[in-house]
Amino acid sequence: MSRPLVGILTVLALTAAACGSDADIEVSDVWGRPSPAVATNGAFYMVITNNADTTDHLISVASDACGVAELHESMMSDGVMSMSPVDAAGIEVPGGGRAALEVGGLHVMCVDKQADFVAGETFDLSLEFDNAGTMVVEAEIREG
Ligand SMILES: [Cu+2]
Repeated sequence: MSRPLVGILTVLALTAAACGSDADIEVSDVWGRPSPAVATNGAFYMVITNNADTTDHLISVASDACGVAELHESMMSDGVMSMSPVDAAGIEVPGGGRAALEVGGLHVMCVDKQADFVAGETFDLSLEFDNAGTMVVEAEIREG
């Protein structure tokens, strides 16, 4: 086989791997609510699906849109909503299961926002998983 053809086939194979639904970890529906830059904090939500047999953990998130991005969980106690960082193990995504980061529950806390969050805008989030490694996903700013 000629060398250029091998190169093209390799690129096609890598593209298929990147886009295929058989990836161990799939992240979908990544979004955050609009807020002006003067609002110090924002939040991002997403659904993480684990196609592997083994449990994985989302252990950290980074984004240029945030001074610091933290993994938080909101909870209702005595009618008061509060939130706190998840423990050091991160957010568990069971093998063959999923984890939902959603309003009123688990979320990515975007501390010290670096930009206006305007509807239609997108920001890259770099997600680090224990097993699956680092994955960059695009978050869309929208009302819900
Ligand atoms: Cu939070």
